[in-house]
Amino acid sequence: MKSPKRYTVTAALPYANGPVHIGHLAGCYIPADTFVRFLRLTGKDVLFICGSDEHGVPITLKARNEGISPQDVVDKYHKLMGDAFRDLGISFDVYSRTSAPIHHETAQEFFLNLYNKGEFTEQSTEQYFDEQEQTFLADRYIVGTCPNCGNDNAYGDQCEKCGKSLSPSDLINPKSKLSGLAPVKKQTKHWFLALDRYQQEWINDWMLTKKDDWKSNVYGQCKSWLDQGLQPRAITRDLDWGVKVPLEGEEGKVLYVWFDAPIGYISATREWAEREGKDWKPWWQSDESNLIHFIGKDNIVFHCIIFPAILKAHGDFILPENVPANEFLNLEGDKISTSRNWAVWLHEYLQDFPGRRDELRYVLTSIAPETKDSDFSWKDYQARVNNELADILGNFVNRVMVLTHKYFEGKVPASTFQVVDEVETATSNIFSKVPELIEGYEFRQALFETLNLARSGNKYLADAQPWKLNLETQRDEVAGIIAYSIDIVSRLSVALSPFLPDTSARLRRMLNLPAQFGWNDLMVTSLPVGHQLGLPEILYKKIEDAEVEAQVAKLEASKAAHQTTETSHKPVKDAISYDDFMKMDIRVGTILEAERVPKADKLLKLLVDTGVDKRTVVSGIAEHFAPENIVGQQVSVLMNLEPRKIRGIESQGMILMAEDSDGKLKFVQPNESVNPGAEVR
Ligand code: B3M
Ligand code: ZN
Repeated sequence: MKSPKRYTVTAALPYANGPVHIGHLAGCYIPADTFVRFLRLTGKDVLFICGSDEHGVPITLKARNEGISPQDVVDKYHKLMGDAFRDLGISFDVYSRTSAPIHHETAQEFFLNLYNKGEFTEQSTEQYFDEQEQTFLADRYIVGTCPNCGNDNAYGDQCEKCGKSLSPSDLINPKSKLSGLAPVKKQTKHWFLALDRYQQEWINDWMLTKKDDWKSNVYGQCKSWLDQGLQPRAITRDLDWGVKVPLEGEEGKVLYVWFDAPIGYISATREWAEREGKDWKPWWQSDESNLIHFIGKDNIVFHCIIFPAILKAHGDFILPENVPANEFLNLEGDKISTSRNWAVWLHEYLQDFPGRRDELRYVLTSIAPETKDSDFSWKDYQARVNNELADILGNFVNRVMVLTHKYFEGKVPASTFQVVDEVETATSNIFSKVPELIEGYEFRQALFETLNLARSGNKYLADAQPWKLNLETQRDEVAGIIAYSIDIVSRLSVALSPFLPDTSARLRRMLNLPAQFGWNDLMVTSLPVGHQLGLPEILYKKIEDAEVEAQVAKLEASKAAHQTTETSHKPVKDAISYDDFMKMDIRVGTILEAERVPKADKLLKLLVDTGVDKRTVVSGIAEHFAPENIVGQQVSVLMNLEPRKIRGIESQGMILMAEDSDGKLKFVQPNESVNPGAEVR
């Protein structure tokens, strides 16, 4: 890597249609923040850029479903995400948004620049059109049967069940998500970027220069796109939400979200520069700047091929030096999903675990999906925090602090100078290996090397057992052990700071050392004799069983609730036969008993008299009904649903609920009382 004058570091602009979850953090934001903190520590000039991606069809869909405007949607999530990033301590220099006027201006300038140079081709194509709603349909607005796996709810751009990317005309029986009717095809004009031409002219050659530098998962994906041959790509859409196409007489056309969103990095830089009274251009237009994009793997083609093509077509901009994309993080063995509410949300974590930001950073870095998908589980989180952070690092630091105060009034004692091989090796490993690991985006290994210093320090102190020595007769030995241990803590305060900024700050405070320091302080940390330390603080509280159980219960409840509360306004499902319908055995039952399921906010355990038996059903309705109010109610029970274990309780069947548009649940029940066991047909 060339040694640049400055680093322009971007983190993917998250879509403003849902909160940030741990998958985003592990895949993109925590590695980016660690990288940036390290660069700053080594005295580099860095600009760390992010913001909300506020355009695109999913946002308009969400607005429509909720009966609010797209602007309302993005306002809500822009604030939620920005606050959550700030509260986690992600050190963006700027967190902007693509609905900002400066962004619309920047994106339109880009479009016009390319347009005036003749970089676009205009093409008329056939697109699906909803005649009832009088509007062209974006791919996401069309649902139908997946030709690959038969899923009836595949979208026009992708089947979320089998993951295959689709185009709307691939769908069998396409229907408009707006009206539910079959769409018709109609001509419309769009502007296309000549990716096929660029591929021959320069992308192939440029990509080859990245072969050794880029992560193999990233390079591999790019290579396979190039091997398939790039096609001209439409960079406009028929939509009324987005950056308007800045041409006379082209109302109703906006820039494709993937055209405008990456330009958002540049708009954000301009916003920052205006605020700080600085020049934005060197960050984007100087050969002495390194541009680095942190993203998740689903964004690779956009950052490695399409955005570089846009930048190059403009001509004045540098291209990315590297795009260290990560793979995906799963949660408790399942794919994280916003729509299924299967996620650990950052803002909820910060609420549930106040003061424990580094614990999350530590675990998510330790398990980061750097080379393959990985899995977060609450048990593993607890084990890593308790056995690694608390038992090794926390324990070591606490002993050092307490002993110094107990034996030497909290001052660095005079002693004969000590060195221990294992500790020195761990330190010089950090100094020599960690920069390379971090600049190679291997944060897991870098953190592991860093923690080795705590391991060796903890072991050294445990072996030396100064508390067993006689302070009168072996004073110099005790003092030597303590003074050396204090040095180790001081080295840790430097080495840990890119990964665990709170821990580092606490260590500096406990050692009474300046909050400002640099990477080289790692090697020159012998504290002067007589230096007064601060007071001991507990670095990490243990994570209790009950805390992780409550989190698991929350997840399970959301899984259970999801099965009863799918969002409304979905298109009518495909026709089934009478026989299909008759397979379901639905009967009226009476609720005999109802109680809350401990530590599961959403679940009630019901005992239901179904006429043929009395059975237990676990139902995700606790937020809608108090147990005492529903005993005696008649309900419809799906009798022959396969039994399932929910929170360790076997649930036999399902209570049928009607979901109101506001999400409230009501029982589906006969309008007059019937005998238990009456069949519903
Ligand atoms: N908003 C996709 C995502 O959040 C997209 C990234 C844009 S980066 C310019 O995964
Ligand atoms: Zn499919």
